[in-house]
Amino acid sequence: ESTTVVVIGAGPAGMTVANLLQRSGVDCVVLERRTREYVAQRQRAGIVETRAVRMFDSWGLADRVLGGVPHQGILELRVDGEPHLVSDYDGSEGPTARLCPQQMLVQKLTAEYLANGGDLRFEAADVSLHDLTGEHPTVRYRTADGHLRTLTCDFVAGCDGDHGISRTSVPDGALTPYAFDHGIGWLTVLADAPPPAHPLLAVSPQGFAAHFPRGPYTSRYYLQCPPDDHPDAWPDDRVWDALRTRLGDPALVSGPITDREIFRLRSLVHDPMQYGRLFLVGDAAHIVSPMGGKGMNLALYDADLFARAVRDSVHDHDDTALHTYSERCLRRVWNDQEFSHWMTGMLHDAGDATGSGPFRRGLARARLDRLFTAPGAARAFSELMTGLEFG
Ligand code: RFL
Repeated sequence: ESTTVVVIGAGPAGMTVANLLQRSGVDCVVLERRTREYVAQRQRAGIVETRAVRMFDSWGLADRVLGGVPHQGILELRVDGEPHLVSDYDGSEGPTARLCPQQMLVQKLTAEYLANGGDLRFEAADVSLHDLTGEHPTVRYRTADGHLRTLTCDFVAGCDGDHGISRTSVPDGALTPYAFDHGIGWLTVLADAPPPAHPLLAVSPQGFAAHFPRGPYTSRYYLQCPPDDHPDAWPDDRVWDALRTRLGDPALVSGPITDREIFRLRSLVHDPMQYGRLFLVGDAAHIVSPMGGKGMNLALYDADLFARAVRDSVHDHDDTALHTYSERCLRRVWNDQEFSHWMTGMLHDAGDATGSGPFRRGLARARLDRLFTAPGAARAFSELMTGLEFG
C-alpha cells in the first residue's frame, strides 16, 4: 500500500496536518494507537489563540472546527486577592481567539476529515518507521485484529506527542534536546463547577492558582504544589480550601471533581525537528510549560507550516519550505518558550511559595506592576498572547 504522507498520531497536530493535506489534495493516512473514543475524551488546552484561529480561517476551516464561542480577550491576573484585567486584544483586524477545549477541536477535526473521505486508522499497534533517509520511507503497524501492514510513503509526519515512537526512531545524536525543569509541580483538577468570567491566574503567598473555563458548567483549576506530591494528598476539601484562599474568593462555588493529576512543569526543545523524510510536529518535537497556553497552539503552527511545505513539494516540486521547516518552526518555539518561561517565573516568584527568595519576589512584583501600568509592556503581552508578534 502506498500514500504520500503517513501521519502518526491523531491529536491536535496530526488531525490538523491531515485536514490541511486533504484540503491541498495530498493523499495521507493517519495511524492512531488509541481508540476514537479515547482520543475524543482527552481534555487539556482550552483556548485557540488568535493567530491559530486566523490560520484555520485561511483554510476555510475556522467555523467548521472551532465552534462559535469567541474568547473575549480578557485575562484576570489576581494579586493577593486584588484583580487586574489584561487584554490579548492587539487592535488588529480579523477573527480573534476562541474558547475551544482541545478535545472538541480534535473531535471536530476528526469528523471533518472523515466526512471528506479521509483515511484514519485507530488502534494501530506497534507502529515502526523504516528507511527515513531514503526516497520512500515505510511505516509498519499491526491492526486491531492482529494483521501486519506496511505503508510506503514520501513523508512521515511525526505527530505522536512526547511519548510517541517518531522521535525515538531517530538515531541517537541526530537531534539535540534542550530541556529545562522548573522545579514546580501543578495539581490540575477538572470539575463540574461554574467557569470564571475571564480566565483567571492568581498570585498569593500560599502559591500560584488558576481557574479556567472549559464549558458552560466545567472548569479547570491549577494549584502549585511540590513536584513530587501525590494526588491522594489532595482530597476534595483541601482542593477547594486551597483554591478559595489562593484565589482570594471565599464564595468560590465547588462541584464534583472529575479528574485530578499532578505534573511537573518542564520545557523541552528538540533541534532539528526533522530527520530525513520524517518531520516532527507538535509535542513530538517540543514541550512548553503550560503557563501562557502555548503547547497546543504551537502544534497547530507546525502543522500549518508542514502541510504548506508538502503542498509546495507535491504540486510545485518546490522543496524550499520543507528545507526551512525546522528553522521556521523553532523560531516560534523558542519565542513561545521564552514567553512561557517569563510568565512561569513571574507568577510563581511573585507569590514566593517556591522559596526562590525575597529578591526574586521583588523582581516578579515589578514585572507585574509594569504590565498593569506601562502601556508598552501591556501591548507586548497582548501580542504574545495572540501569537501575532512576528507580524
Ligand atoms: P498529543 O495531543 O499528545 O497527541 C499525540 C497523539 O499521538 C498518539 N500516539 C500514537 N499513535 C500511534 N502510534 C504511537 N506509537 C503513538 N504514540 C502516541 C496519541 O495517542 C495521541 O492521540 O500531541 P499533539 O497533537 O502534538 O498536541 C499537543 C497538545 O496536546 C499539547 O501541546 C497541549 O495539550 C499542551 N497543553 C496546553 N496547550 C495549550 O495551548 N493551552 C493550554 O491551556 C494547555 N493546557 C496542556 C494543558 C497540556 C497538559 N498536560 C499534558 C500536562 C494542560 C495540561 C494538563
